[in-house]
Amino acid sequence: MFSGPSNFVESVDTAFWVVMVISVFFLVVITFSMVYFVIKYSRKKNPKAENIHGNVTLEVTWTVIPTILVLIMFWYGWVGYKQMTEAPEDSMVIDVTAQMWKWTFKYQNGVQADTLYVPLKKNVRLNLHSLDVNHAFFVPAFRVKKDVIPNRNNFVWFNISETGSYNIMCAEYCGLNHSNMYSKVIVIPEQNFNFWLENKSRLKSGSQTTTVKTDTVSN
Ligand SMILES: [Cu+2]
Repeated sequence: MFSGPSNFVESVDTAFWVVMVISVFFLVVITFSMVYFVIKYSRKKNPKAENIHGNVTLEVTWTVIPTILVLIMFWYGWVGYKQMTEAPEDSMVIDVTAQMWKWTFKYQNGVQADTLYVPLKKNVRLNLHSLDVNHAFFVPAFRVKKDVIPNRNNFVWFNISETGSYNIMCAEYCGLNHSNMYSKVIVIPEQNFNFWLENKSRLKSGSQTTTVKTDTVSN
């Protein structure tokens, strides 16, 4: 029913709309009955107050129906949430470090970047760390959002089915330049990704060699 680039779009959007439709329905019903009763039982029409001693049928109804509705909302939320807490074993792991005010993405081969590149249609697990204060890793298009807290190992995972560039933001106000934590996640086919990663890695070792050479010259 819902389409989007991430494997979580369907569960998150379904939960959102279930809660939304139920809420709007009750907003309308409660507002209209409130106005109706204000008019019907106004002091002008009913000058003498009357005592009512409860109504069992009504009380059972307004306990049972909301309980069922709340359980339905819980169920949709729980199913999606559970899926998010279980990263598949074969996930590619990337270390994400948040600090005031930037993200650093570190790959298994030691490559570091400030823009996140991920392969298309692959399970990707991001291990989230913070160097200083509380941050939150948020990619709205992926329906992924998690607090990044010092001394605590949180993670998110996802599998993206459409190439493209998507926004990353910090969703926890973390100081003066909080808005500098806007970044991008770029989803590219696996072949291109591997090529990028290898190139980056080669560049990295290349620059190290240069540093060594310069050191030798200056000595
Ligand atoms: Cu932040």
